Amino acid sequence: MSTTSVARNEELLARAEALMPGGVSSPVRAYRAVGGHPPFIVAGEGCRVRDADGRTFVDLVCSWGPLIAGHAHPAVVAAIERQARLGTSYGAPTPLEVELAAEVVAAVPSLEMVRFVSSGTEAAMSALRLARAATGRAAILKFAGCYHGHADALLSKAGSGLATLGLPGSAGVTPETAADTITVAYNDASAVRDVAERVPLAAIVVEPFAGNMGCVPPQPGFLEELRRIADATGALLVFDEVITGFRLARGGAQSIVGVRPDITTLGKVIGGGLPVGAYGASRALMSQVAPLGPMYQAGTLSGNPLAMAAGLATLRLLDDGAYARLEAAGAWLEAGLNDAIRSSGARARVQRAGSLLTLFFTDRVVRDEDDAMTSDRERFAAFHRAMLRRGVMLPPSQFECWFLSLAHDDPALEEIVTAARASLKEVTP
Ligand code: HOZ
Repeated sequence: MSTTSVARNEELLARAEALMPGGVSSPVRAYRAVGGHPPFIVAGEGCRVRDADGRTFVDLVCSWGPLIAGHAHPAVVAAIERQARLGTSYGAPTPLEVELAAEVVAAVPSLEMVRFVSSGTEAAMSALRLARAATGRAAILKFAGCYHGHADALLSKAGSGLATLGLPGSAGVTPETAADTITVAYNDASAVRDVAERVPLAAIVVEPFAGNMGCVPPQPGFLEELRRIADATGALLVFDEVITGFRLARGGAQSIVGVRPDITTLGKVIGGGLPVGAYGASRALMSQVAPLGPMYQAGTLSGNPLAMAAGLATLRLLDDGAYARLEAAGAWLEAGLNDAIRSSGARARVQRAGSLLTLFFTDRVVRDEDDAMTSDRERFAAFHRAMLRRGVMLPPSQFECWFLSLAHDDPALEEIVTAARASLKEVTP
C-alpha cells in the first residue's frame, strides 16, 4: 500500500467540510449516524485500507460492493493500466463493451441485451423509463427500505442513506412525481396484489435480496408471487441487482431463486470498482431503447473503456471456486459473530446472504423496514466506533450490508470476530 499522504484526517475533514456538503461525496460517508469522524482513505490493498493518519483497517465497506476481488487486485489494476495507456474514453463503441455485454448476457438468465450506463442510479432510472415506455403506464410500486439510487421517482422510503439520516424521502421531488410511486412493505406480496389489482402499474421494482435496510433476504415464495402478480396485471417486474448481480452468484439473485424479471439493473461488481451501471432485458423490450426504439437514454461516459476493462478483469476472477470461497467466508463470519453475540449477551442477530451480511441490534427477525427500524441504532453506533478503534471498518450505518471480498482471508476474518467479541462486550450493558 504505497501512497503519498498530503494531510492528516483532521485537517482533511476541516477542508472537506468547507468545500463539500458534510465533507463528503455521498451522505452516509459523513459518519453522522455513528459519530466520530470518517477516516480519509489514502490506499487500499486486498481486504485492508489505510487512512491519512497511517492507521490500517480490515475493510468491510469494500466501496459498498464493487470490490468483490478486494482492493487493487493485480489483474484489475493491470487491465486498467493497459487500457489507460490506450486512452480513457472515446465516446465511440469499443471491443471491451462488446466483451462485457457478452459476459453479462451469458451469465444473467433473463438478459438478451444490455445497455451500459455510469451508475446504479442511472440504471434504475432508465429501467423505469423503459417500463413506462413499454407499458404506456405511469405508476410504479416499490418496497419500503429498498434503495434504487436517487432518481426522483425512487426516493420514497428508500432505505440506505435516507433511513440512516431519518429522511422519509427527499426535498425537491415534486408531488406529481411522488404520486406515481406507491410503496408497500418488503416481503408483503398480498399488499402488492391489492395495489396491482387497483392501479395499472408500469413496474414492480424490487431488490431480490434487499441490501439497503441491512441484509434482508426474500421470504420463500415472495419473488415468485411478484412474478405471478406482474404477469396477471401487465406490470413489468424489475429486479434491482446492483448489489446482488455477480455477487450472490454469477447469474445474480435471479439465478438462485429461479424467478425471471422482465428488466434487470446491474452495477457495482460489473465495473470492478470503476463507475458503471447497466440495465437489460429481453431483445423485444430492449428494442424500445434508442436508436432501435423511442425510449431515449444516452451518456458521454457510458461503456467507459476503463470501467469495461476493470469489470471484465473482475468477472474473469469469478469462477465457481470464487463463489464457494465467498460463501465459506460469509458462513464462517456469521458463525463467529453469532458466537460473539451469545457470549456477550447482546440483543442482536446476524442476517446473511453469501458475502453480504448485517449485524442488527434487534432480536426480531428482520423481514422488512419496520423490523429493521426496531434495531438499537445508538448501540450500533457505539459498536461501530468500538470496531473502528480495533481496526475494523464497518459501513457507518445499521442499514447497510457488510461486504466480503475474495481478499478477506482467514487472518482477516479472525481479526473481525476477535474485534466483534470485544466490541459487543463493551457495548452490552
Ligand atoms: N448508501 C449508499 C450505499 N447503499 C452509499 C454509497 C456511498 O456512499 O458510496
